[in-house]
Amino acid sequence: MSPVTSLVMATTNVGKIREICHEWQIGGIQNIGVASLSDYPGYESPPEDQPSFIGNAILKAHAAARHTGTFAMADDSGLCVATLGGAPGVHSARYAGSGATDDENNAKLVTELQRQPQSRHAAAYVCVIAIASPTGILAAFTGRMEGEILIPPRGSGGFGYDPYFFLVDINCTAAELTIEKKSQISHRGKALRAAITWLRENSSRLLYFG
Ligand code: ITT
Repeated sequence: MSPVTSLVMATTNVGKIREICHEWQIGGIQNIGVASLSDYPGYESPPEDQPSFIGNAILKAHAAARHTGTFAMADDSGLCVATLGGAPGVHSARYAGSGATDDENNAKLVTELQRQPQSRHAAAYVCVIAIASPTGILAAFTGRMEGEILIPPRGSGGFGYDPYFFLVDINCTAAELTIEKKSQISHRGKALRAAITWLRENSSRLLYFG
């Protein structure tokens, strides 16, 4: 039986990795080492075929924990736009098709919104962080950030849909925020802080049969 001493971040998205590492540096747990999927060659991400963020987060965390034989943490997240019935939602990474770039997904978002009669588009970013051991899922946490879609876009920071995601209260897009500020208020920052708090409280008592 082994306690948690290392945690694999089960994502290949460099924008997410940057934000997760930033949050871990601020609030992470000293006696848990963080590894990346690139430390475990041969890993193939499972198809993200679940209809919910939590379903896909669980799928990714469990697949990575099984492959690596250690604890894993996965992020499933996306943009939900009210006038598009919640799309792109769980399809955010592949909105313009499998392997689409951020620019292609953003272009598709603009095209879809230009078809709508409304000029304002309420939106939210949603994130679910799931933690798994090789034998099963342990916990999941969610975070949300509300905004609107801004066309034309602004800013060059962040990743994905950030230049189009306008934060009304602070009058800027997510791509105009520093990583520190985005982390404080974002869907991912909120879910990660909940996950880290849970790990801090429980990691010394968690065991798995490996
Ligand atoms: P992994 O599965 O390897 O983690 P992925 O990019 O496929 O990477 P998701 O299926 O969770 O991950 O899709 C997340 C997508 O949602 C991401 O590619 C962006 O298009 C969008 N997204 C999520 N969080 C975002 C953020 O903070 N800023 C901008 N776009 C974001």
